Amino acid sequence: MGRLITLDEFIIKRQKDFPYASGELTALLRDIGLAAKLINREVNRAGLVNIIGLADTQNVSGDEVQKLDLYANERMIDFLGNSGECCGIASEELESFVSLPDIESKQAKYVVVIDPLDGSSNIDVNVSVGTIFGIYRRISPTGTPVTLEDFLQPGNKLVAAGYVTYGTSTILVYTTGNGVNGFTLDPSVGEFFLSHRNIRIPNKAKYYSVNQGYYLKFDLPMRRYIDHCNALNLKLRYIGTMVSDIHRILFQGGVFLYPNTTDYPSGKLRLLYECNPMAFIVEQCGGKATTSTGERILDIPVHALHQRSSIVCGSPFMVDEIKSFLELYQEEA
Ligand code: P6P
Repeated sequence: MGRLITLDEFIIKRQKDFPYASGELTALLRDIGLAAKLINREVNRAGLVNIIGLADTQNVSGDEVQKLDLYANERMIDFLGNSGECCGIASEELESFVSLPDIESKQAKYVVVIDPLDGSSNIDVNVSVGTIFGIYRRISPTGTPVTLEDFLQPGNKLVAAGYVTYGTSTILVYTTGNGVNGFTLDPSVGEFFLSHRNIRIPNKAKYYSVNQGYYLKFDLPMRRYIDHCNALNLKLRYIGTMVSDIHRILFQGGVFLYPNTTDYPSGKLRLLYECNPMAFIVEQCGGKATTSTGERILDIPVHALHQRSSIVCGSPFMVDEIKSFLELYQEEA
């Protein structure tokens, strides 16, 4: 077995891949990794420490906010603020973006979008949850206050994206547009070690992932595709945490669907800090990511921080097959 490589070592070695390489991304990813270690500790202790259960607030999308959501949000903001490379953060847990003051006379060039604890409704039943992040280069001039436009960029402008899945092990997966690598946390030494080099998604598989309980709320092409999956006896795997469902698909193959429904005609998941970062990662693994009406996720214009979108992503053969169902049944819809 080769020598273990830590996340920090890997980032520094790959710094040349990052077009603005001057250690800026290294600092950002290092600090996200640090925040993830603290979030991991609290997620693992949640059953013991009285921080389980609903906080007395709701986030901007009306979801009940779990106390761990607040903790994760605060840690990400604390550590990203320390990096000196981030001038603003948009978060699922915050109605508007947060401006971070320049420190040590650095003029930060990046903004970060986060879902600090995706799938938080699963915390109380010990099902895996995750953190999602995306990194954009700011549009407004450095040294000036960050603006809303710095965040309202399409996914194709992301310079880096990643997630942390807090499951049977804690794994940080990220891309800077040059492939995708995964790092597993060894809690005994508090280090993320390279564990999944150059992740490539299988072209097709016998798995699909959708909340089939909403079948009657999907439009006709999606219902017909689900019928097709059932006719092929594909295996339904659905955790209810987007990070976990997509993480599984990166390795086993398959397709994750959260289509438009009658309750969510524009889709339930958020474009800026859920769909775009995950779509960037899926595409960098050789997969595809579209809406349930066939538009490429990364090309969708972003008009609002909490804008929703549908998503169909995973193995390229299967995403293309879904597109053929759209063409076949769209006019009947
Ligand atoms: P449903 C978690 O709340 C989340 O935002 C995603 O992580 C997950 O894929 C989806 O919602 C689950 O939604 O409607 O199936 O419970």
